[in-house]
Amino acid sequence: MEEAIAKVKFDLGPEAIILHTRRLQRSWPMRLLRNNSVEITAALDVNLMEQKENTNGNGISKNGTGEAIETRFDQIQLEVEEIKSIVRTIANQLTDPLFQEVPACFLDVYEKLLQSKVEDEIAKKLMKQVQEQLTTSQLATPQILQEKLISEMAKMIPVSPPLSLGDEQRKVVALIGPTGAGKTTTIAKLAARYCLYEGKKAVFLTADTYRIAAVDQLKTYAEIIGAPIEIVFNSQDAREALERHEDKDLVLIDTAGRSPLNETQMNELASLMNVCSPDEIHLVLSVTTKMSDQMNAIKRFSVVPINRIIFTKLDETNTPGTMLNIVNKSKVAISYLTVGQNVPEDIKVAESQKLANLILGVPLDE
Ligand SMILES: Nc1nc2c(ncn2[C@@H]2O[C@H](COP(=O)(O)OP(=O)(O)OP(=O)(O)O)[C@@H](O)[C@H]2O)c(=O)[nH]1
Ligand SMILES: [Mg+2]
Repeated sequence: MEEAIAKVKFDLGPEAIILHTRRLQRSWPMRLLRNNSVEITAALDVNLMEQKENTNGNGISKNGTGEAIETRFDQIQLEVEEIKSIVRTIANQLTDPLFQEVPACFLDVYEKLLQSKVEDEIAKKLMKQVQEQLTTSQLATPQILQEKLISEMAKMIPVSPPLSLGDEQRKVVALIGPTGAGKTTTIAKLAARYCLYEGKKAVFLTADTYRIAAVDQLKTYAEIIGAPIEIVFNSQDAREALERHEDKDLVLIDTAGRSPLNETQMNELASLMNVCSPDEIHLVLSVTTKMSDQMNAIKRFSVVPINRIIFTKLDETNTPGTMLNIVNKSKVAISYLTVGQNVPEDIKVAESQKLANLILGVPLDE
C-alpha cells in the first residue's frame, strides 16, 4: 500500500487525494505466482489547488482576505441556485404539453402569463397577435416582444375614466358586490378624494342596515370626511334622501354585501337600484376571490345594470391575470383598483397599460 501511495504522489503530486483503496486478494495457486496487489483510486482537486495558488500559505488570499473567498463562494452558490431554477423551468416546459406548441421566443412571457393565472386560451391568442405583427428579428429581441405583448394585452383591458363631477349635475354612484369585497372602504376612499382633495360636496347613502357595525363603519368615515350620511331602510327612505340632497355634487350609495347565490337579496338590491337609478353602478370584486366565484358574481349581480368593475385587494394577490380573464369575458370596463386598507390613499384609477404590466410582473407603481 505504501509503495502504491508513493506512486500516486509521484504521478499526481502532493495535492493528490486518495478516493478509494482496495486490496486484491488472489486465490491460493495464483498467490504462488504473484504477490497480492492493491488498487488505489486518486484524483487531483483542482479547486483546492487554485485556492492554494491564490493564498500565501496561511489560507489568506493574496488579493484580499478569507472574506473574499467566502463572498465569491456565496456568489457561486447564488448562481448555482439560479441555474438550477432555470433548468427546472425548462424541464417543466419540456414535459408540460401546454408549452409544446409555444415558439421558443415566447417561452418566458408565456410562463409569466400562466403564473399570473391568465387563461391559456387568452395567453395563446395574445402571443399569436404579437407573432403576426412583429418581424423575425423583432421577435428575437425580448424587450420588443414584451412591449408589444403588453400593448396588445392593454387593448384587451377596457377601463373607464375616473368619476367626473361637472359643475351642473349631481352624480349618483352605487357600489354593489359580494360580502367583504371592500365596498364601504372604497366608498370612503372615493369620498375623501373628491371632498378633501377637490372640495366637492358628497353625501353617503347606506342601505346596509343588516349589521349594526356596517352603519357605524360608514358613519366614522363620514365624520372624518365631513360629509352627511343617510341611512335608508326602504325605497321610500331612499327616494326622500335623494331629494334632500339635490345640492350635492356626488351621492355615494353603499349597499349591504349580498351573496350572489341568494335570489331574494339580488331582487332587493335590484329594486333599490331601480329607485335610486344611479348614473353609475360599480361592481366591487376582490381579486383574492376564486375566479369562478368572481365570474358567478358578475352573472348574478347583472340583475342590475353594472357599468363598471372595481377590483380590490390587489395588494393581496400574485395572480392579477384573473382580471384580464374576467374583463375579457364580461366586457365591463374597470374603473378603479384598490391596493390596501388605507383610506384614502390606497386607490388608483384603472389604466390598461399599467394593468398589463402588472400581469407580466411589473408593480403598479413603476
Ligand atoms: N388588503 C386590502 N384590504 C382591503 C382592501 N379594501 C378593503 N379591504 C379590507 O377588506 C375588509 C372588508 O372591507 P369593507 O369595505 O368593509 O367591505 P364591504 O364590501 O363593505 O363588506 P360588507 O359590507 O360586509 O359586504 C376590511 O378589513 C378592509 O380594510 C384592499 O384594497 N386591500
Ligand atoms: Mg360594507
